[in-house]
Amino acid sequence: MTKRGRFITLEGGEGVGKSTNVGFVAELLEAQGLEVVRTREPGGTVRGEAIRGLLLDPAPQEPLHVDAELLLMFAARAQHLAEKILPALARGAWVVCDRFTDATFAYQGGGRGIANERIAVLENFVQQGLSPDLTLLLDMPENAAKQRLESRLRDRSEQRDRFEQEQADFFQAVRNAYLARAQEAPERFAVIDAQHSLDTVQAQIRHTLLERVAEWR
Ligand code: Z5A
Repeated sequence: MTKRGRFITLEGGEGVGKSTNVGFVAELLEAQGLEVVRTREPGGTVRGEAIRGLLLDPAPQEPLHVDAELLLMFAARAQHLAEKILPALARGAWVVCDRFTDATFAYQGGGRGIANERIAVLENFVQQGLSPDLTLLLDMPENAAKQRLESRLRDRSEQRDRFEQEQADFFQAVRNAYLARAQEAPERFAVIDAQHSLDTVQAQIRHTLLERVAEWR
């Protein structure tokens, strides 16, 4: 019988280095001879990426209701699970995902103020017990992450998306919510200090990941 793959997520506020490190994690696992599926949320499928477009579109003339935002996150996730994540895990591949449901508890819960109990109802409905095996939470102070993001936006001449237009107190609430979740599930979370140079951050990630791979094999 094929051994189920493992599900690894990267989480954290804007600009902490998730996109930069998703590829690093995938390459480390591939170097161990594992099949890896790299993906992201919201998105990861054709329909999920279309929903991502709706969620990130700044369109200020038509505000998105917080409950609609929450439901769209889970609609994209339901498609992502059915089409990509669950089949990959079932055939033994390891899935590395840039954000997952911890982001919903952090942004729609901490940031927007939706009660965790309401989010948990949707989590149970959509995920039916599935949760990541390991979550790497890249953590750094909100103002330092913002500076990184600003310089990336400048370098690539990118526009701010709907979330990136939020203010400092929103991102502080997001960070607090992530840290609270990490405290509640220390066996699943590894909190990585993301303030350091990329080499130092990646040394922390490598150490955590290789330890888990050895444990799971
Ligand atoms: N969202 C939600 O609300 N609810 C949900 O359930 C989910 C998501 C799943 C889109 O996600 C938005 O969706 C997100 C939350 C919401 N909005 N926000 N904010 P996203 O993943 O696309 O969003 P993001 O956080 O804006 O991604 P990002 O801007 O790409 O950030 P990042 O991936 O963490 O950072 P990065 O691009 O890898 O790095 C930023 C810059 O810093 C870049 O120039 C790097 O080269 C540089 N960098 C990275 N690491 C270092 C170190 N160690 N030193 C120096 N410089 C570094």
